[in-house]
Amino acid sequence: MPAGAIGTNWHIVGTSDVSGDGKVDYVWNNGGKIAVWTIDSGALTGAAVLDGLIGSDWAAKTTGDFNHDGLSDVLWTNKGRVAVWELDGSNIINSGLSNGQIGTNFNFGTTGDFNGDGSSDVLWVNNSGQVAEWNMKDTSVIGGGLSNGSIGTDWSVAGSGDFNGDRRADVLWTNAAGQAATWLMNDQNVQQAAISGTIGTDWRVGGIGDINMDGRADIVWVSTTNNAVVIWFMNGTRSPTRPWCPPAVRSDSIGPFQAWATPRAIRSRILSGRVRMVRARCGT
Ligand SMILES: [Ca+2]
Ligand SMILES: [Ca+2]
Ligand SMILES: [Ca+2]
Ligand SMILES: [Ca+2]
Repeated sequence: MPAGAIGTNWHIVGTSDVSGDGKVDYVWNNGGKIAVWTIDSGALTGAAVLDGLIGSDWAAKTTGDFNHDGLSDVLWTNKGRVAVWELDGSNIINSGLSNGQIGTNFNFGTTGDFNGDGSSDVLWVNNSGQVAEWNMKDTSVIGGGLSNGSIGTDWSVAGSGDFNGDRRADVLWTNAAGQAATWLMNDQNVQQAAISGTIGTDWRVGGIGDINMDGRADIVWVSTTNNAVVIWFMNGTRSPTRPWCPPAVRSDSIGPFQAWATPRAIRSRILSGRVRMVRARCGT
């Protein structure tokens, strides 16, 4: 984590590129405000509170690219509605409340490009395991609906990524028993679903992205006890046969939310020789 200080009432919404230099920036939220830290080579190059304010009943959920310009934007939710702030660095270039309304028993799940048009979409899950998806374009809902799939109530959305390489985002689920399941998606519908493996209960998702550059997203797991990392190289829903285990890193070197455990950061560490493969049984 780069040197920098922000008040304790700010929390991270997303670590993604909002400035367009291809490098991960930090997006922070405090009430109805957003702040952006731009980062280059691990150093803080800019920090700004954005010129925007939203009502206190809105929650900043995540970042995603809703207008397909390659820059991450901020997604807000409030009782089954969404609003989007489209960012260019520390400027809000467009913002609006979407035309969609979903039942208030649905909770925000994740974002991902489920219809493959380049713009992030929104996945919802309700407390009886029903799933819905909205195809987004800018601040508008342009498609989607209730999914043909439903999930047991002991499962939670853990993220999204394109696990089978068809350019449509898929869904990663985890349950309290430490299992991970994947749904291969086409718009709101599930094409294929399977339990992909068991990671254990003391691991969380550090990031999802394509680390070995085969066109399919991989899953980075981070130990909640010692910050060790395990990577599952995915091929559709298939359970990984040889997980890859970089050495554990000291927690004081990586900051409170382990920003180094992103697919992009890990790939750069592999290429620079700072992380090497450990052939070991590692949590799976
Ligand atoms: Ca964008
Ligand atoms: Ca989309
Ligand atoms: Ca896919
Ligand atoms: Ca991959």
